[in-house]
Amino acid sequence: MRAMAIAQPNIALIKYWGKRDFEHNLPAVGSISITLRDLFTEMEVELDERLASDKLTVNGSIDEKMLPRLSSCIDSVVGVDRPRGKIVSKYNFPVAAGLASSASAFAALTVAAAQAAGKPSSVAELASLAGRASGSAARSLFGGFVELENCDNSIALSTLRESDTWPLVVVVAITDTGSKAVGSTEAMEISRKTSPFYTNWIERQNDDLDTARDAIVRRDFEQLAAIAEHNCLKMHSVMWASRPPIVYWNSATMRCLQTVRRLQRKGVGTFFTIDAGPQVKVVCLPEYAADVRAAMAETEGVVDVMVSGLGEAARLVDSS
Ligand code: 2P0
Repeated sequence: MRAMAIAQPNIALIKYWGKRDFEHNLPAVGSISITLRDLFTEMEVELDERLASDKLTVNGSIDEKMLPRLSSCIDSVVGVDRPRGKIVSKYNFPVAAGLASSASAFAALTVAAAQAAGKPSSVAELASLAGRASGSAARSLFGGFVELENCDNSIALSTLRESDTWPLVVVVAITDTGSKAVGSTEAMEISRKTSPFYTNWIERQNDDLDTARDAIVRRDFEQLAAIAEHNCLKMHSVMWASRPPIVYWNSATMRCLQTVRRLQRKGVGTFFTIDAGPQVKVVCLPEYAADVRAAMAETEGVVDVMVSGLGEAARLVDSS
């Protein structure tokens, strides 16, 4: 009754922001992401009839805050009458700081929980359950370039392109390692209810998905760069126009964008994207990775830089 899984976070190039069904956590829009290779979450789940309650440790410390969401995710995979579990998680990057830690956590958790319970499930089923826990987590069940499509009462996922057929590099410029003040779930609802740009955001998403999908299929970096930056800034415009405004950026976030523009003017194949946090993810062609890394590390206010290739889907690992 014990299993361990590993999953990588994913970075959306065409973003998910807003829910059409809060109760079932169904997204209002489709999204396209890249799964990272070098950032990871490991989740070990041990189900044990003798335990009175679930227990979670994160990087060696007991964590009560995340536990209810993880417990209900295990319930959804295994069933509510399950034995309680010991959940041991390990991250090699900052948690809840806009680096998609919930995506890798819930993707790994569903894979580990299904195995620990001896409940074989398809990847599509696990993705759907991970998505109920955290919308972006569904995408980490797949590797490479991943599309999440909205269906009637569900979601459908597919890999648009494997990572080794277009090995882009992501340089993550970390400008603040603290946890974000407003979580994505709450922030999305504030946007849905109050942003005057929200309806327009939803209506135009399919056009952005079409453009990005076409760029990925044809490996057209410039087209992907233009649509990803546009979609990112549009999502943040929805947030900024919300009441109260949702601003995840700090001054170093803006300086990172200026660094990317300077690199682009010099002909470097690169673009930025920013999620629900102040970190800037800079995507580049592999030949520019060293230059981009150096430029981001030198940018005032950047406290750390992580570099990652594109990676695989969530999977079981041998925990013995
Ligand atoms: C994304 N984000 O597509 C977007 C872009 C943040 C900005 O998905 O409420 O943790 O748990 O479904 O998946 C972050 O939100 O939200 C997110 P819930 P989630 O990656």
